[in-house]
Order: sequence, then C-alpha cells, then structure tokens
Amino acid sequence: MAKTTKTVEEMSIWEDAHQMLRKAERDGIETAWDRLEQQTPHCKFGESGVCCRICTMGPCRISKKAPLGVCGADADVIVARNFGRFLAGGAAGHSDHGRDCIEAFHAVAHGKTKDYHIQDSKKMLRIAEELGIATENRELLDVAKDLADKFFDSFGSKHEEVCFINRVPEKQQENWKNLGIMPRGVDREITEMMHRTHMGCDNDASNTMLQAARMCLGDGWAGSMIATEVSDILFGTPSPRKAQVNLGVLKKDQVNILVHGHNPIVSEKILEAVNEQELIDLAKTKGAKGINLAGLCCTGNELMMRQGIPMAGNHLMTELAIITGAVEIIVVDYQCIMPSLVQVGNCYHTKMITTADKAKFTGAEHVKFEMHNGMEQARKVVRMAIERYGMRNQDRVEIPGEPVDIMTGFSNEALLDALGGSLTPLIDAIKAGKIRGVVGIVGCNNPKYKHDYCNVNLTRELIKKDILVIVTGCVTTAAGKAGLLVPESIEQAGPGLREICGSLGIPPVIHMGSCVDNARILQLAALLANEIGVAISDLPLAASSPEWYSEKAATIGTYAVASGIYTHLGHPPNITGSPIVTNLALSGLDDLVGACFGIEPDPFKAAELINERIKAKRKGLGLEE
Ligand code: SF4
Ligand code: MSK
Repeated sequence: MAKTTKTVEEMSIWEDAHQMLRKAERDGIETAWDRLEQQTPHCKFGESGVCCRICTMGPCRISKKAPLGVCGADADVIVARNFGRFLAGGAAGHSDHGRDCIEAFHAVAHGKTKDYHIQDSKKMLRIAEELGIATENRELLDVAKDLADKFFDSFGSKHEEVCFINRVPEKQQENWKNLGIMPRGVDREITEMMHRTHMGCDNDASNTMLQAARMCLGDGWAGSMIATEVSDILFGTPSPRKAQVNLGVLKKDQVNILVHGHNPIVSEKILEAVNEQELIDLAKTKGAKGINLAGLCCTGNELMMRQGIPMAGNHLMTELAIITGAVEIIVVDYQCIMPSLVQVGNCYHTKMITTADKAKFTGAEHVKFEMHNGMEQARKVVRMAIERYGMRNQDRVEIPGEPVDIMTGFSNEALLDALGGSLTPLIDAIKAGKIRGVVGIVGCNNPKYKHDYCNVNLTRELIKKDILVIVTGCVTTAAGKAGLLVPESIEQAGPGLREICGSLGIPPVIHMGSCVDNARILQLAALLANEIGVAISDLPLAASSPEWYSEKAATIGTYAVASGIYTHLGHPPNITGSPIVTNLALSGLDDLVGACFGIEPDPFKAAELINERIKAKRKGLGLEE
C-alpha cells in the first residue's frame, strides 16, 4: 500500500483533519489522499476527454497520429458526447433523489404511510396555487394528491415545459425557446442525452452541448427544485437556528451515529428514533451516556438546516470521521459515499448500513427503508448502533478539537423574513453598492486540492469585497469551520456588507442547504430578476465550485450558466481535448445564454475574476461598480 508523500498540512487546512490523518498513519489506514497518489499521473486521454468507449469498434483515443475514431468521430464529437453523459449522471442523481421525495409525498397524500407527514401545509398550498391546483374548500390530502401528480408529470414524456418554469424571468424563457433549450420532462431530457450520444446520432458538438444545457435546466428548475420543495413540505421549511461543525461534535461517552448521503427521508427518521426515550434508556444500559447523531455531506446539511443537528464533516472528512474510532454506525442512502468507508469501518468497529436498493455497498449491511416502514427501520438501525457500542475500543478513540458554532437555516422564506418580508432591502443594498453582488459557492472537496483551502479563501475574499456569499453542499462545512457562518464574522466583511448584515443580525455567508438546494439559489436569482424587471443574466450574481469533483457539481454549474449565472470552477471538466466544447464553455455560451464558465485554481485570483464579472454586471445595470 503506497502512502501519500504529502504532509498532513499539505493535505488539509484543518487541525481536526491533521490529527486524524496522523492517526490514520499510525493505525495503518489508507485514505483518498493515498489512493490519489497511486492513481497519479492520470491518463491524459481521459483527462482531456478524448477517449471514447461508446462502441466496440473502439475504444478509440484521439491523438495527432490518430485524429479520428474508427467511426470517424473527431475530438470535438467525442468530448461533447463524453461530457453530455457526464452531466446526465449528475442530472439523474439529483432528479432521482427528487423522484424519491415525490414518492414519499405521494404515499402521504394517499394515506399509505403513517411515518411521514405534511409538516408545512402552508407552503404546500402556496405551491399548489402557484401550479394552478385548486385549493379552496378542499381537503389537504386531496390537494396533496394533485400536487404529487403534477410533480410526477414534470419527469416523464412531457411536450410542454417542467412545472416551475413560470418562476423563470420571461426574457430568459424567450431566450431558451429561441435556442431550443426549454426543458421538458426531466427524464426525457436525460434519456435524449443518452440517445444523442449513442454511436451515430448527434455528431455536432455544439448541438450536443445545447441538449446538455436543456437537460441541466431540467435538473435545476425541476428535479432539484422539486426535491427541495417537497422536502420542505414533508420535513419543514428551514428557519435560522444554531448548530455546530467539525469532528469535535462526536462524543466519547455516547453512541455515535453518522448519517451520510443526500435525502432527508432516511435521516429524519433516524433523528426521531435517537430521541425516543426507550432507545436512550437502552443505550444507558450498555454504559453510554446517550445517543449522539451527527451528519456528513448533504444529508448532514439537510438535518442541520431543518433541525440544527451537528455536522461532523464534508466529503474529505468522511473517512477521517470513522478514524476517530468513535462511530458505531454510519447510515447512508446515496451519492458521494466513498466505498472505502466500508474498509475503513472494518479497521474499527464501525458498520455501514445501506438503506436504498439503488445504493448497496459490498461489506455493508442493508436495512431497506420504505415509505411504510421508515420508523421501524430507523429504530432497528439505532438498536444496532447501541449494540455495537460495547464493541468500541475506547483506547483507540481520539476525537479532535472543539466544535465550532454556526448559524444555518436560510431558506428563501427565512431570508425574506430576515429582510422584513420583501426583497426591497436587499435590492436597495445592491443598488447602493453596500452589497455589490451575490455569489453562491457550492460543491465538494477533491484531494487534488489542499482540503478546503480554496473553499474558505474564496469565501473570505468575496465578503471582503462586499459580496454576499451563499453556501450549500460541502462548502458549508468549510465556511462553518472557518467561523464564517456566524453573525460575528461580519468583522471580516467589507464595510457595506458589514453594515447590512449587522443590521439584520445575519452572517455575511448564508447557509442555504444541500446540493439539491442550489435550486433555492436559482429561485432567489429569479425573484430578484423579476422584482427588478431584468433577466437573471443581467444581475451582479455568480456561482463557484472551487474544489468540485462530482458529476452533479458539473450539472449544477451547467444549469447555473444556462440560467444566466457566470460560474467559476477550480479546474475544468474533462473537455480540454475539444476546442469547440472548451470555447463554448469559456466564452461562446456568454453570447447564447448571457453567462459562461471561468476556470481558476487559485482562490485569490478567482475572487478577482468573479469581482470583475460583478463589476461588469453592475455597470450594465447603470450602478456604480
Ligand atoms: Fe471509436 Fe466511434 Fe466507437 Fe467511439 S463511437 S469507440 S470513436 S468507433
Ligand atoms: S455532498 S456533490 S461532495 S457538495 Fe452533496 Fe458534497 Fe459535492 Fe457530494
């Protein structure tokens, strides 16, 4: 087993990570950093996107010596097809998560579950009315049945647009119609992307990329947006609350359960179970002082946003959380769960529990969660964790650091409340240049970067420039650990942002949720554009994913750009082998949809890039830069 040659300080900016990486070394555990070194250097054909495995006349690799595949496809076609399929993976991930949410909602509406309920009926009725469903003098569950059907409709073979398209500013809708990228059914767009990229179909790179934009818009304005809205209806719309982050949230004298993945359907039931007195008493009979639940990645974000449950760590902290030796069980659903967690768990007493048939892991135990048995299964999992507490070797336990306080829970509804019920104070602050722009920093970790270095430094640089930052996904934990998610961090902001956030009592960095909750940022952008009477692409907005790794992150970036939001990425996707696709991403899209991608690995230079964009947009609106 080859270990990385990097020092722990080169691997991560965090002390809790350093401590666990040193423990990994002592305990003989391999981590993602070690495996990255084993995989380096990466295949250049794969990196630039010019390796095609779409048919068995190949695989074909494009080079100067062999510029065409066996079928005659060139680098542009191959890159476009590969990237289209890459984005399809991301769109499918978010959207299938959204479908699972609708299935839960459908089961509630039809009385097929006692375990899930409508928690925010006000929001449900508001959305039903928005989507043209009659609500007056009707039973709540009847409205819910129609709304679930309406949501399901957005997934299939629709001829017309997905259901939330009316949220998009008209100017933008016109633009999408003219370009032929108005998203129809979510599944339809994903299927069409797979079809187009079959051998012998869409052999025009730009045309393939337009379909990519349409498919990603379907994810943003339907798959993800529906996931967010239904989760709010079923589990409550988030409101500001306190929580804590880092590995210090684990407890040496309690049963520790980690929830990891994305969908709140499983984690919300686990939360209910850990609060049941009977199970707490059972834990005490085994010598534990109680049961401690903490989150990882986006499931952690969902629980933190709605319930204030602490967050143990982001993507690159997931192996390190187990290395504390203090985790009895890690319960997962899907997405971003490293298969290595099973092996790391085997080096301690940590068991992985899978819950979804679509995401089983060899070596894990499967406890299938369904709508009718969520609570029963959650109790079963918590009992298993309690039983495993006795297997813990306390001599091998090391929990680093003290947790850091954060403020979370900024749904758009909560943000509007903080603003006194209307967007006017935010728009006035933007016009006056006190808030010069708004940037969503989202996404992942990637061991190719020093863990969270870019996420934290970009956030700091932007707030210094009076730019309000919204975080979601794994950037949340980074910003939280850096002390940026508390109102006191206004001290690190520029004078204008400090004044506005100070008067509202909110941090200059606002946590808006998980990966699918980037749809909240889309909706906020649309609300601002509609209020001012411009397109989203006219606003001083940007997005960034400095340390991204996943297909989903690329899909989010693409729907942001296609929606008119300039998007910075720390590194390019595997497209650099195609001049057409690269030029389209870096500039061509600007002419088509009013936004494009920018690539910059250095967070300080990236802040400048983004700032220049914000200046240009402010100027375009006749505002001071
Ligand atoms: Fe090669 Fe063309 Fe087949 Fe791709 S589709 S593997 S380029 S022959
Ligand atoms: S979990 S997609 S590592 S943000 Fe949503 Fe984190 Fe990126 Fe997964």
